[in-house]
Amino acid sequence: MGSESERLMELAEKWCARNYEPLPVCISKGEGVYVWDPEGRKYMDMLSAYSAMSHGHRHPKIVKALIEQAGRSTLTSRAFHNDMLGPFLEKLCALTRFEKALPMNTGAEAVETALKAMRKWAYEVKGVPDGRARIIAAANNFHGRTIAAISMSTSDTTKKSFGPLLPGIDIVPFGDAAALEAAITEDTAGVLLEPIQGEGGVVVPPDDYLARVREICDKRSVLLCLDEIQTGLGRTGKMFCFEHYGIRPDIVTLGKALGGGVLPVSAVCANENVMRVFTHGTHGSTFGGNPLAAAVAIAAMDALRDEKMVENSSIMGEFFMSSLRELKLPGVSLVRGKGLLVGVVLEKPVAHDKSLELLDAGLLAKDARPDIIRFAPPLIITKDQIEEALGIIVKVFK
Ligand code: IF1
Repeated sequence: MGSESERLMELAEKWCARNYEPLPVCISKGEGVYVWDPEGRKYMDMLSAYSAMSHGHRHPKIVKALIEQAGRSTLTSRAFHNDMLGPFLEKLCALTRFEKALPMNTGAEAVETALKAMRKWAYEVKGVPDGRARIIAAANNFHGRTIAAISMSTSDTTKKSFGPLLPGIDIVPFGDAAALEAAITEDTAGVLLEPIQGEGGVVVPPDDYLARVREICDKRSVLLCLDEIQTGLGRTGKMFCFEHYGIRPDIVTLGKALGGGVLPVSAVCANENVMRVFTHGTHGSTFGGNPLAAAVAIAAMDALRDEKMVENSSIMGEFFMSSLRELKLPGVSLVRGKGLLVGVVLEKPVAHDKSLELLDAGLLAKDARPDIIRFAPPLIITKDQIEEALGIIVKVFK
């Protein structure tokens, strides 16, 4: 064979740490919902970089903002003000309806920031004795790869041999409000949840779960932090997934699509009662809030609104999921999700084989669990393109 794709994949395998096992495709160009390999083979991207590519590849307005900003200034550090940080955070706070935002880069850093906020709030506002603050997280969560995030993980692969891990974490089953209430003690600072579990296999909780959790947190003076790094910014058919449940968290973490598929941009948003725990010198990041990231994030938020991507996510998600159900594909036991975050549950643990077959047929998707394939296309996907994807899926499954 010896194709250019193979040469490049071998090169990466030779030099890269083995912390991933990518599907055998090498992407060298992208546009909208499509990507190409060096041989010119075209694929539909139905993973969208795990929801970071919600705007589609190389969204023209986001790329334009990137290039224009790169022509002016890219990085200042927070030792000085820059002219993009204020406009970025003003827009982000308007979008989330929170009073304050703290800019970071990756999702894992936003999660770290939220954990630090909850602990500091527990000591300085709630009055938890020093060193005793606890965080409640859900089984099968995914909040990133830092030591703090993996300390909350219940996956052996994720956490094994990385200890000693962080103390002060209580794990409860996802979707069970009574179990969560029972886990609260006077030392509990906060609850951290994904409103829909992504890596857990697109697990949608019972309809009343988050409203009950909200009530319990209020009653017991515990902060509710929702990790919307994957579900936020339109992925589930609402701007934020918590809107499906008629509640608001005390803290929300955002990332992935905030960077418009161009740069890592994350943030933690909360009201002043929580955010005031951060005072000079207590937290920071060299790159967090840099003008290039700020310009890109502004363009990403504007594009979401101007191009009605949230509405499209809702409509196309509904069409995609109902079509998948009506097709009654052999080997598929359940289709679940919200908006354009869709999990297809298989009768057998063959999700990896199926993703390879889909790849051969020209569609990129990835197994979330051995028996679950996740589809999360860009939110700009059209009805024709969903039909094209369905055609490929039918061919592979029938
Ligand atoms: C990988 C999963 C998705 C996240 C939530 C924080 C983070 C993530 C809810 C950390 C990251 C990723 C990372 C990516 C795979 C991907 C993923 F399968 F692992 F679970 F999307 F579903 N909170 N999710 O989903 O954000 O630090 O990576 O920016 O390859 O690890 P990050």
